[in-house]
Amino acid sequence: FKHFYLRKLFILVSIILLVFVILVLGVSSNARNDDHSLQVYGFEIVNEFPHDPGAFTQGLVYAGKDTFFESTGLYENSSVRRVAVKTGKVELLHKMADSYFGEGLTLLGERLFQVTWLTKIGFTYDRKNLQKLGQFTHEMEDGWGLATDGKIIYGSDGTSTLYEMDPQSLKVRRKHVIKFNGLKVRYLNELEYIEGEIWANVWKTDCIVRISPDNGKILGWILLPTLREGLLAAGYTGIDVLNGIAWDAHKNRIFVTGKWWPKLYEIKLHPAK
Ligand code: DDQ
Ligand code: CA
Repeated sequence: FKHFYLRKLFILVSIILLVFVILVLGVSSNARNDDHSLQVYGFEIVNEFPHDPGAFTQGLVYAGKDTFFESTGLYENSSVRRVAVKTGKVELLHKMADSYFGEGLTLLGERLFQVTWLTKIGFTYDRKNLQKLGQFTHEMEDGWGLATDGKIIYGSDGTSTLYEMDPQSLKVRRKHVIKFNGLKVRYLNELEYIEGEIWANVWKTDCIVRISPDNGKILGWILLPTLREGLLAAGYTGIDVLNGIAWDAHKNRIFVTGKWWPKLYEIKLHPAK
């Protein structure tokens, strides 16, 4: 009789323990995920360079040999240019037709790819002389950012979607909706592929979000408000938002600038304190 109740009690206690273990494991693994998505980075300025304050920067890409290619926006003023890193000097400039507003830019092989604001039309240019090679249409809702890993062209259109496109056809092959703690991260803008990650300027914020292109998960946030604040404090007026990330894969240098910014920065990240 006594034995019967002891056995029952033993089973009951076992079940309670099991439920408890499952709960604890579940909660702690959630906590681990949250910690991961909350990875926040600050930065140090390694170098600062002059940047054309008339450049409404919409696309920035490192081209080797201390040069950038840069796409600038605004109607009647849009361009694709080759710029010297150290001096900020515009070495070569292709002026776009007045009716186009230049946006994201990326370099794949010998060709530059550029998209334009409020259209689905993009252009390709010869990297040697910036002459227009062709025109394409894409399937994104709008043309904002472009980047490449050398095989895929990544694109953004101001929504929370990160697109993967075939470089030949510009057809969308895959897309990820980028979410932070379940909330969509809208206004993904200028992009860069950096060591297996996609970094995106989030329009009108001083933040860059680090995304895994494999699954669309957010790997971290880089907070850069002090760059814009520093320019304002130094008396520069009329500067617009942070925009433009470029990566020198060989020397592992990261560059950032902004629209109408008189400076371009080489930065190094550190985890925020
Ligand atoms: N975008 O770079 C966020 C995609 C678009 C920026 C648009 C800024 C508008 C400037 C004023 C336009 C005047 C017609
Ligand atoms: Ca870029």
